[in-house]
Amino acid sequence: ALLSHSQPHIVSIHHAASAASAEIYLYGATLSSWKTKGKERLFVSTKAILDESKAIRGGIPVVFPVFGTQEQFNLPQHGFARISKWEWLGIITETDEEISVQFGLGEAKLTDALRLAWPNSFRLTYTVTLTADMLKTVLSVKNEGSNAFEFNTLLHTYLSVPLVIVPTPLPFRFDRNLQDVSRIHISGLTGHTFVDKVAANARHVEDRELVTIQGEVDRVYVDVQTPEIRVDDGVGGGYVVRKTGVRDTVVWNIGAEKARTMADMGDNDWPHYICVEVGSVGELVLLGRGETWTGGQTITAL
Ligand code: TA6
Repeated sequence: ALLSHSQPHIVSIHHAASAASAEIYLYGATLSSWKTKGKERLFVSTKAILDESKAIRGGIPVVFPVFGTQEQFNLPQHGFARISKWEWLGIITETDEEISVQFGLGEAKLTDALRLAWPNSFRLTYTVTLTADMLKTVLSVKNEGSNAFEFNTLLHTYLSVPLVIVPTPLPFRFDRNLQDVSRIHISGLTGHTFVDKVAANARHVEDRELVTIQGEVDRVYVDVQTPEIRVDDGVGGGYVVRKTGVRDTVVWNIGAEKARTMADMGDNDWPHYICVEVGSVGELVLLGRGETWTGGQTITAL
């Protein structure tokens, strides 16, 4: 693992035994690449802005301390963690099995305006671990101040969906043969209540065994108890997402229409990703003075 001289703002890590690799921007501690078994597993928009003037559109931005916006805090959408420059804390473990690195963020790194908007003393530690077929990202939040504070947090993971032509019998029709986000299946959400952000935050219970993505989808599944969410890409691959310490799972794809209105999302990017985001966003987490909260995810590439 190293901070490259040519790109000192990016940490590149390699798992020597398998050739798996990952890249993490110090800006936002945003994972921008995870490659295993010869494939890129994270999506980054073709129009992503990478000059530290805006949160990176893709990879795994870290949402903290608010999800969306919250009236009582004058913070940017999804908080400041994804737009702050984190510290590189170094390699934690490097064995044949895994490589693990850490990043840190405290209030001293925030601008005055952000510190004023969220006046708490905190320490975030973000641990990224890579094995042959798995990526683990874990956030810990320590309250270093003298008062309790509340927060939401989310690992806003943009999983890459391969775009492949699936061979089917003639007559050939391009639309029938194209494999993209509209053909994936997500399992593990059945029976869970979700807040539908594209339908005025209506609450429903998911009755499908296999959730599919047809058009814009933006749902917060609350208190998801199933041990794993499985994303089947329809062509023999996909992901298994397991979470620890967090309650909720967000499923998001912008869809064709809205993609055209988002400046840093290419018009034709939306079929290439699905966001499966684990976090605690349905309710605020209360953290007392001196306490530490930990939550995160393990993503296995199939
Ligand atoms: O996590 C889903 C979501 O909150 C959506 O509502 C959608 O707006 C998305 O995140 C992107 O937010 P951003 O601030 O990155 O444009």
